[in-house]
Amino acid sequence: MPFADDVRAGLTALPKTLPSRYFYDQLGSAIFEAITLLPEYYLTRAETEILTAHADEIIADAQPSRLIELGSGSAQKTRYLIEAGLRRQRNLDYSAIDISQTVLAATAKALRAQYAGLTVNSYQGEYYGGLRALAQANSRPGETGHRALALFLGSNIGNFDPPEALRLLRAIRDVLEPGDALLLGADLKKNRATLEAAYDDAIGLTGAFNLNILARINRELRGRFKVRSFRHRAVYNEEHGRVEMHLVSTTDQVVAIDALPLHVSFSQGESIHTESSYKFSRDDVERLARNAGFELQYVWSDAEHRFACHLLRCV
Ligand code: AVI
Repeated sequence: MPFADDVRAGLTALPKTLPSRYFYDQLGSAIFEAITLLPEYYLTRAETEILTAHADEIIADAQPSRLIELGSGSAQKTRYLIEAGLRRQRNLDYSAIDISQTVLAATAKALRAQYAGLTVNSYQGEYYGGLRALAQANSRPGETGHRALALFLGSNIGNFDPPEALRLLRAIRDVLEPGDALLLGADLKKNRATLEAAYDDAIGLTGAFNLNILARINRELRGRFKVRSFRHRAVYNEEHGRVEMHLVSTTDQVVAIDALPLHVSFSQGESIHTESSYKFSRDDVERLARNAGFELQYVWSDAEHRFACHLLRCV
């Protein structure tokens, strides 16, 4: 079972880690949705501002007859691009890749009902599995004369360490053809205070989001974490250009996880590194894009230059 194996590997490593993808059980996903509404968490609002203002321009540059979205979720922000696409041409294809079949089905239903000219195809899986399923279903996703625009929004790329981010962009590039493009949403490097506040909000939602991973281990692996004996910490690691989230043990303690079985010792102040959220400069994106087989063509940012959407053209 991957969750059990990853928890064992992470909690027996030094320093201790847990993969951030396990934040997103039903409760964690609901908390994340709430985080996007926080005053401190500017990312979602800034990206929405960009898409509201520039969707027609993005579509005019990419000229897609097909949108392919990784981690589509409820496709809330995607609607700006869908509507711009349908203003430009009567018909548009939308291929959604998401981990959750329930979310995919609900989103497909809502989109079909709302947009007459839109064909929706859903691919359930994690990013790599979803891309494989998409490639199998379409030997040539962007057929000749029918360009594809892949979408990877929300700075989700930031939750991958650099080698993994490169591997993922290459996998996206592999399902595209020269002339196709990728729209990459990325949070920008900025002052420490703004970044740390975005990941350590005043009402404690991000703390709850982080601590929920321990509660999930308790629920699913018969863990015995005393969740209240850990505290949330978010810090900008400027050297690595990332906000790190940690869970810090407030006391010396040993925690049993019965389903593994495993006993994990913590000393007071010891932390579990649960998430990295990388922040980007234009150069960072340009380098990453080039190494993955793309060329950075256009950048749109919000009025306060906190976030940017990058149009990467396949070379
Ligand atoms: C999903 N991802 C881009 C979020 C981020 O900003 O790294 C996850 C998150 N972690 C804490 N707050 C939000």
